[in-house]
Amino acid sequence: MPRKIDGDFVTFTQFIQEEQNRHPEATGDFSWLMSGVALATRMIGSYIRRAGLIDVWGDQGTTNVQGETVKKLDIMANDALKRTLGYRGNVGIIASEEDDEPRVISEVEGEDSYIVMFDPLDGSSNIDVNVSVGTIFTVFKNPPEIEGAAKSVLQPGSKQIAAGYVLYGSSTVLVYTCGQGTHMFTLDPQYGTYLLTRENITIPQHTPSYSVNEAYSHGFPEGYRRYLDWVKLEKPRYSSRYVGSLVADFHRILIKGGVYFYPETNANPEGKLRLMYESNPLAFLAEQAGGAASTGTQRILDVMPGDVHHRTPLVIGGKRNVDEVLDMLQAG
Ligand code: P6P
Repeated sequence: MPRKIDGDFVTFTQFIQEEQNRHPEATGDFSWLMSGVALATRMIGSYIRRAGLIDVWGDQGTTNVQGETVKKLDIMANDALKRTLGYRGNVGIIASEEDDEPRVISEVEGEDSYIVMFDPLDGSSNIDVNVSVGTIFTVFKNPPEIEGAAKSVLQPGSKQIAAGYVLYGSSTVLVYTCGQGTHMFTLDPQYGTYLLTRENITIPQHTPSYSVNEAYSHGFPEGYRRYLDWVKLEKPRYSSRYVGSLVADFHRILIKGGVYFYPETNANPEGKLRLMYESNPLAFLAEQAGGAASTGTQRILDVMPGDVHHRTPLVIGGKRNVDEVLDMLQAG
C-alpha cells in the first residue's frame, strides 16, 4: 500500500523534494529534472498500454547504432524523453541507446548542469508479444571543465548522482535511488502520478534462483558453465527464471533475490549489455539495496567507460548469490 505521511500519500516529486531539502548541497532544481523523466515515462506507458490499438507494433524499418532493429515504440519513447528533458533548463547533455552520440541540449554554465543517459525502451522486442519492458535512466553532474559531450559522459558508475528504471508490467513502477536507499513508486492511473509504495528496498542476501539465457552457455567462459552444473545439483533446488527483458528480470531479483548474469558470449565477446545506461544504473540500485554487481572480474561501478555505448558482462543480484558465481569464475 502507498506510504503515507500525516495521512497523505507521498508522490515521487514530493519524495525528491524532501531528499533535496535534506541535501542543500544538491545544486539546481533536481526535482524539476526528475519530474521530466517521470512525465516521459507516463507518456511511454500510455503508448505501450495502447499497443495494437495505435500503430506501435513492429519495426521502424531502421537499425540503431547497436545494429539492432529499431521498433516504432523505441523512437516514440526516445522522442518523449528528449522532448521532456529538453525543457528542463538544467539538463546540459543527453545520451540515448538509440542515438549514435551524446547531444548537448543546453549550454548551462557552472554547477547547475546535469547529464542524463537512458535506454528509452529496453526489451522492446517483447512489445509485440505483450511481455513487460522498461525504461532505464541515470544522472551525472555535467563537468563544466571538460570540453565536448562525448568526453563529459565518460564517467565511472560510482559518479552517478541518481538512477532508476520504470517497469511497464502488470502495474507501472518506478524504482529510484540518489544514493539514499532504493525506493519504489507505483503509478496510480487514476491520478496519473507515482506514489511511494516500497521504501528502502533490500535484496535478500541469498535466494536459490538464477536468471540467464542458457541457450548460449556453451559459449560462456568455463566458470559460468561450472556454476550452471553446480547449481542444478544443489539442495535446496534452485529455480531458473528468465524473461529476456532486463528490467523485468532485475526487478524480480530486487524484490525476491537471486542472481542475473549475461556473460561474454561468442556473439558478444565484450558482453551484450551496455555499461552506461543499463548496467551502471542497475548496479547503483542493487548496491543501494544491499546487493552487488560485477563484470565477473570487477565491480561494475568502478569500470571506466571507453565510449558511451561501452558493453560489459554483468553479474547482479543478492550479495551471496553474486559471490557464488564469482567464486566459480575465480576457481579458474
Ligand atoms: P537475449 C533486450 O534486448 C536485452 O538488452 C535485455 O533487455 C535482455 O535481458 C537481453 O537483451 C536479452 O538478450 O540474448 O537473451 O535475447
